[in-house]
Amino acid sequence: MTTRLFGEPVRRREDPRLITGQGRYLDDLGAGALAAAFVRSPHAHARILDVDVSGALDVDGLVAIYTWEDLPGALAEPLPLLIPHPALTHGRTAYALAREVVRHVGEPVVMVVARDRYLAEDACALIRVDYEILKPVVGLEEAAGGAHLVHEDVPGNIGAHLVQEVPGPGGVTAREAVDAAPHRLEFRLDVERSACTPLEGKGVYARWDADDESLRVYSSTQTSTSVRMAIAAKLGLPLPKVEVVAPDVGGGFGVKIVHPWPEEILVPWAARLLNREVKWTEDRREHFVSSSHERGQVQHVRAGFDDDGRLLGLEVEILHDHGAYTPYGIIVPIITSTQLLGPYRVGAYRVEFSSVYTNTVQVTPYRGAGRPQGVFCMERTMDKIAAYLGRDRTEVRAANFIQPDEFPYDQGLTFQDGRPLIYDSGDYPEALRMLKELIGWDAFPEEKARAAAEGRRIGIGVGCYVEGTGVGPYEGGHVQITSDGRVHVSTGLTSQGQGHETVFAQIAATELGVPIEKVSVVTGDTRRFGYAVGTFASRAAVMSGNAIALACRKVREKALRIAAEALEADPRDLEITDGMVHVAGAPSASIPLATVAVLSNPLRYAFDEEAKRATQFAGPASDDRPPVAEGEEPGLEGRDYYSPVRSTFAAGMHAAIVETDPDTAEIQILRYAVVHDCGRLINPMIVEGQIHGGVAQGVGGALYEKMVYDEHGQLLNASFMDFLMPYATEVPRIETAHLETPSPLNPLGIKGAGEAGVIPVSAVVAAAIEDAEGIPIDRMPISPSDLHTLRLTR
Ligand code: MCN
Repeated sequence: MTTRLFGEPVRRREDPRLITGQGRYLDDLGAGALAAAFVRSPHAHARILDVDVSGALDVDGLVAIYTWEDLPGALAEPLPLLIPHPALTHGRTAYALAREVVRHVGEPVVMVVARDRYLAEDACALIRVDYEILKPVVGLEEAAGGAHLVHEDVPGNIGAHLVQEVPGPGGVTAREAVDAAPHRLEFRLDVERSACTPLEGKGVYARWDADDESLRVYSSTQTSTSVRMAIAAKLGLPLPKVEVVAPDVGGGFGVKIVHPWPEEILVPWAARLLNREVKWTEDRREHFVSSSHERGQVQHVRAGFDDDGRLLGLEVEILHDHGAYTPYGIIVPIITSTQLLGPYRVGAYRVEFSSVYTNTVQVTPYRGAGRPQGVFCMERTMDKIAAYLGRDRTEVRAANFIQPDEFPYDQGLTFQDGRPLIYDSGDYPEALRMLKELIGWDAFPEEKARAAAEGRRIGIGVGCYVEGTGVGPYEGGHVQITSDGRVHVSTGLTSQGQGHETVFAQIAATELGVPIEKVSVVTGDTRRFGYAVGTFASRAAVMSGNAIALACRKVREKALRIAAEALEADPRDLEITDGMVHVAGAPSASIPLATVAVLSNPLRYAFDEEAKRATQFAGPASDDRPPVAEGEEPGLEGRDYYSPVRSTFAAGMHAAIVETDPDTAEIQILRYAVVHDCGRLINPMIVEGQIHGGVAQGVGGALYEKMVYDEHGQLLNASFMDFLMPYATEVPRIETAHLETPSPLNPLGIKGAGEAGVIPVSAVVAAAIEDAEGIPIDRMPISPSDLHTLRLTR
């Protein structure tokens, strides 16, 4: 057995379970539970006049029907606004069940509980809701016009408006800098709505224990601790009487961080009321019309630059489509506004956004969270500057890069966590050099000419980004070594497929000097760890990774203290290798961690003596000291938390070569290359997997995915028959190279990686298509028919 080390490509230990059907997802649980189903609004905007349930009452197997009027106390109040912000002057959240007005198709109006889902759906179909249809507000510019209102008390449909401005040298404003620049460009960019679409939708299953007056809830969530707090608060239960467990989760990508979803409080409430197990699993159409969307934004850009393409001033104005409600605040447009700057030093910068309500599904973060739009904006700007000046696109980027000796680099803005946007480390020129080599940038013009001679159109594109990862406020880790020598690690945040079971075990095995096979990891189970924030913002590796490392260090210290006494050695002379504590350089003087665990837990006064005899140690004879020394706790375990001063900034650069068909306008990605820097790598294979998954989602956003709403606010493509996601056949092979600039902000030197892959893909693919076609590409996604239309209007 070898000790697996931090940084090795350890195979994902969760995969054999997950890929052989042994995973336990939400719907695998609660086979005998009652089923919940929902009557949802068929209208985008309407007043509820009457709910008539009489038609459903005869359904055999019906157990209960609930409307907003039935909800008691806090359950009847609006859902929480999770991240308030002073600029969000008109934040609005929905009710768990609609009260008086519905504001998007899919909003839940009635909950039905029945013996099984079929019966519950039958009953839903027999419930009559009378609506007075109101004028739906659809489309960003129409909404911003404010002729019709989504919320009667929100003038102009503007939920939030925020300006951030960083003056240039000498205090010059962005407007002045752009106006005074030798060259200026002004243009508009559009990004369509998309959605996370995890293959497993949301789901919740609740069991009430009437004797203990406690609830056990399983939820397909990205934050079990926050769901727990929400349930306790909404149901008026003491926190210790609520347990929330995230079982295996089949993808989240952001949508499952929202909490509580209406169903997450309604199902436990019904379980308690009925004293029966109740379960709800979302179906695909429900997911499309009642979960969250993202990305929809219109961006106006004014850029001023010099002869070398250096940006002297940049003004960006963003219209952000927030859908009907703002449960997650204005995180998405804040991230766009701040992360837009990427690896560049911009002379003077002004960004302004308006967050606009529409009668469509609410917007909350989707993997990348506002960055794909921001990077699209900045990287299109770089390409337009290069085209205007007739310069190489990578040269223009390099002219604007923050240099390696300029870190920490303060961008002068306030980031999503309310902390200053200060980049901690990076090497952007080196990343670009590596990328150009990987994709063969310098040789491409020849390749393009050869292709052109054969009647083929190919083009190359490049895109860079910087990503704030590992945002606070904190995460914790608990580590326990038991008397069988096993190491039990737990952390409160959840997993949706990122491989945490493997990487956290790698960290613990490395820190403790034990074989990885001895380490087990539990995430997202409030019974094991009750304090956590959740999995989002590419934060698990930085936050829980460091917390677990710190907890391991505590446990290691304790193990060495106990072992030193048994071995009559100085703890400073001890090491742990393969689960054995030994004197450095003298492996024969050793004691297994299992025995140290026994010694740490003196169950009987004589037990430590017995343990010593059994393991042939001549420790000190019993003396008159207490069995548990003062200041010590029984057991070989420890807990610690990690709370960073601010985020750490990962970075990367992508390049793609595409081919467009001169006749059919089909777009094919021929090659895709990634250089990625997430600080020290815990597991390069997992990071590559994360990047590949991200790029796959990015390809969807660049070429296929959009939510098509008609003027009535009906989502026309709310199924996988109509909403195009890329298959494996549409995702190119991805060539990846890693650069490691450690973060100075955390003990392990790591930065996040989970969202990175998706961030620049639209910008890169747009640039490559533009290069192949010679037509400006200013909106994403772009389909063959879009490209055909652009060709006609050229
Ligand atoms: N990692 C590493 N070395 C680093 C950084 C990360 O080995 N220097 C590893 C981590 O240990 C972890 C993985 O890479 O196993 C991603 O780490 P991190 O960047 O910390 O991201 P999180 O674990 O916090 O995951 C969240 C992130 C986000 S925000 C979305 S959205 C997302 C994503 O990860 N959703 C996913 N990746 C996903 N992958 C799957 N399969 N399913 C989702 O829903």
